Amino acid sequence: MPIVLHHLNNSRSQRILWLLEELGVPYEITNYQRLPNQQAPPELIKVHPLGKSPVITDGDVTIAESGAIIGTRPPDPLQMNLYGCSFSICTEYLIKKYGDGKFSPDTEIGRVNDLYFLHYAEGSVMPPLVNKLIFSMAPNEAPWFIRPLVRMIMNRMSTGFIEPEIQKHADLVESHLSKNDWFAGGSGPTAADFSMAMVIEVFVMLGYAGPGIKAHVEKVKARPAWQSAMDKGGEYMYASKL
Ligand SMILES: N[C@@H](CCC(=O)N[C@@H](CS)C(=O)NCC(=O)O)C(=O)O
Repeated sequence: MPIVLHHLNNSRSQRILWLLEELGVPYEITNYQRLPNQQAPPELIKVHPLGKSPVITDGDVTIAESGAIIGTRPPDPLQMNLYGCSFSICTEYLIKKYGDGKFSPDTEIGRVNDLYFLHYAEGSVMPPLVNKLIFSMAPNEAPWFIRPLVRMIMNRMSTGFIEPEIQKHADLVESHLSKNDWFAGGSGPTAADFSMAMVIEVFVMLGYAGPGIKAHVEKVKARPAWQSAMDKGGEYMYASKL
C-alpha cells in the first residue's frame, strides 16, 4: 500500500511533497482545500485529531508534524538503539525508513546542523511568521467601526515585537546559508532543507531574504523533484518569484 500524503493547498505539506519526490517512493496524494477562513476542512480531523496538514498514512501508521514526518537518519546502529525505535515505528519517519542512506549529513557538524534546523523551523521561526500573518488578518475580523483602531494596534504589535523577531531569525538563516550551500553543509539537501523550505520561501515573500537565502532558494527550485512536487501539489502561494 503506498504512503498517502494528506495535502492541504498553500501549506507546509509542500515540504513533504518535495521530500517524497526526492525519495522516489510510491505515494498518493489526498487533496484538501482550505476554507474561506483559511482553516483546513473538517475531513482532515478524521485523519488526525488536530485536523492540520501535513499528515501521512503509511500502512497502519498515521503521523503528523513536519519534523517528525521528515525525520533524519541516525548515523550508526548504536544511536538507533539509543533512540529506541525500530524501522517500522519510529518517531522521525520518512528519511529514516525510506532514505536508504540518502539525505544524511556525512560530518558531525553537519548532523548537528541538520538536527537543529529540522526542529528550528517549527519550534522557533514559524511561530513569529504565523503571528505576523494572524496580526495582519485581525483587523478584517473586527466590526467595521473599530477596524482602524484594531489595525493600528496590530501594526504596532507587529512592528514593535514580531518584525524585529523575524529579522533576528532571517539574519541567523542568512548568516548560515552564506557559509553553507545546504543547511547541513554537504552537496545536497538533508532533513533540515526539507523542513526549512517553506520558511525560506516566506522570507523571500516578506522581503527578508539576503543573497545567501536567495541563492539557496534557486538551488532548491532547480531540483527536478521540487519542480514535480510543485506540479503535483496544486496551489502554493509561497512559491518565490525571485
Ligand atoms: N507544526 C505543524 C503545523 C501544522 C499546521 O499548522 N498546518 C497548517 C497548514 S501550513 C494547517 O493545517 N492549517 C489549517 C488549520 O489550522 O485549520 C507541522 O509542521 O506539521
